[in-house]
Order: sequence, then structure tokens, then C-alpha cells
Amino acid sequence: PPCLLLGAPVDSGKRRAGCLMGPDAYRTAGLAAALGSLGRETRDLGNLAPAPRRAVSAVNPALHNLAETVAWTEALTDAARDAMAEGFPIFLGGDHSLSLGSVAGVAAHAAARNRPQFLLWLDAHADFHTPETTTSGNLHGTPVAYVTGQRGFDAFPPPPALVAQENVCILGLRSVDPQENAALAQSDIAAHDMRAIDEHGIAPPLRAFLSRVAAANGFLHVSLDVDFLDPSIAPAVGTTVPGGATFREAHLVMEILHDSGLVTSLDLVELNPFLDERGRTASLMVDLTASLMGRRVFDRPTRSFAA
Ligand code: DIR
Ligand code: MN
Ligand code: MN
Ligand code: MN
Repeated sequence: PPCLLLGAPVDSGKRRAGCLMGPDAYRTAGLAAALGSLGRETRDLGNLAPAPRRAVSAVNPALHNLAETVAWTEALTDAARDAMAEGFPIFLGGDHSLSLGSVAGVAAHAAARNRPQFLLWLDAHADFHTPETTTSGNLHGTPVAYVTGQRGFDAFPPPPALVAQENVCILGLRSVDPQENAALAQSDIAAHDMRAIDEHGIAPPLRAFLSRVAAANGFLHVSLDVDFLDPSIAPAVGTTVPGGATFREAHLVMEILHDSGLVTSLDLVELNPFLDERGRTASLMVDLTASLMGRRVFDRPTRSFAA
């Protein structure tokens, strides 16, 4: 299927501005050409816009930019569902609140075909808050809860289909708030923190998850948060956390995903080009996407960021 690039310049999910520049940073870093060089037909569908803003009532006065995030969720849910009928959507974020809509939309596509939706969440954070439990008020910390049907999202459209908790795998955790920790412990989500990855490697939990996707004939959405990566290689994100995935760990995840042939949609989220060093983080995200689409170690172009 063709790769469909959908720009989602969502910047409402947290307070620090800049993720709205993400889609153009990926374009500038050569995402379409990288995919094209792998033989993938690639169409850049331009940038999406939020749905018309509605009046919303907030359960929690701490919530930041609720109405705008609801409007983006409506637009992205529709766009994701439509794009799945046409190809392999790649959502160019934008902050992680875009996944409220992208994942809800791809799950609706899977449900309409009576196939289960799986979700691989590559992130330092669990993003398992609800609008009621968040203390930061930043809705980029909530998509995993929304798409798995947790309560507290009354201001949002009900997701057209849910992702079963047992179909969610999170890799890379190293910053989980107490409310999320308690909710995760009660859930069926497979959550792997960096300590486990340090000790056992990143491939075993990924392979275990992929065999479940294959056995269930599922669709698989991958949501890649820049802060999954160690800040030393990916500085352009507002929420850096030390101790993240290394260059090779991240590429290995993408290479294994490619070999599996199971991935059906992708988010690239949280890139803040305002914080980048000469496009270094944008370029790494493009290279990781290329690995996911079949670029091999020996094909990788040499990049230099020397001043
Ligand atoms: C923190 C940070 N858990 C919050 N979350 C995210 O504000 O809810 N940072 N997703 O990237
Ligand atoms: Mn539609
Ligand atoms: Mn995230
Ligand atoms: Mn994160």
C-alpha cells in the first residue's frame, strides 16, 4: 500500500509550543524521498486541520486547551479511518495528543473488518492519565487511556472502537506518574520499563508482542514519541528523560517491526523543531521510519552533523 503522509500540527496537548512545526521538519528532513528510495509509493496529503471548535465543559480546571484537543481528536479520527482504506498512514506530529484521534480512527477501521487492533507505544511515559487524573493538565499524557476506554473523557467524542488493554504494549518507560502507575498495575497492558530493557534487551518483549499480533491477525499501530529515545541522540522534545533507548535499540525495534510485516499505521510525535540541533532529531526520526519501511543497516546513508 502507498505511504500516506498526514501532517498533524497539533500543539494543544502540552504547554511548551513548537510541535506545530513538526510536519514541516519531517518534510525538510526528507521523509518522502527516504520512503521513495525504498520503493514505497508515497503521497504527502498535506496538513490536517482541527474540526470546528465546540463548547466543552471541563471536569478538571487544570486541563490545558481542552476544546482545541477535542477538535483535533474529531478531525484525526475521521482522517485516520479514511486513510486506512487507502494505504499506510504516517501521522506527522504534532504532540502526542494527536494519537487520541489517530488510534481511535485506525481502531475503527479494524473493528469494521472484524479484526483486532494492536498498539505499540514507544515512549518514556505511559500516557495513561485521564482528564480526571492528570495533574499537569497536559492532554498529551492521556491517549492510551482514551483509546482503551478508561472513564473521564466525557468532553471527547466516544471512541468509535476501543483497543483492548491486552493488545497494548509500551516500551521505554522511565517516567510514570503515581496515578498512571496504579492504573497500569490494574490493567492488562504490557508495560516494559527501561530497567527491564537494560537487563533483558529490547527484542524479547517486542517479539513476544508481535507473535500475539500475528496469531490474532491484528492491525498494528506504532506510536513513536521522540522521548522514547535517549536525549543525547534526540534532544528536540519538551519532555526529555535521561536513560532512553539508544540509537541501535531504536533502529533494532524498527528493523524487527519491518521484518514482521505487521505494522499498518504509524505516528511520529512530540518533535519540537524549535529545540533541535540543525535538524538532528528530525533526521533521526526519518531514519527510524526508513528502517521501519525496510532500510537495512548497510543501506543507511552517512549523516554528519559536525559544525
Ligand atoms: C506527564 C508527562 N506524565 C504528564 N507526560 C508526557 O504531564 O501527564 N510527556 N506524555 O511527554
Ligand atoms: Mn470520513
Ligand atoms: Mn507520549
Ligand atoms: Mn513521552
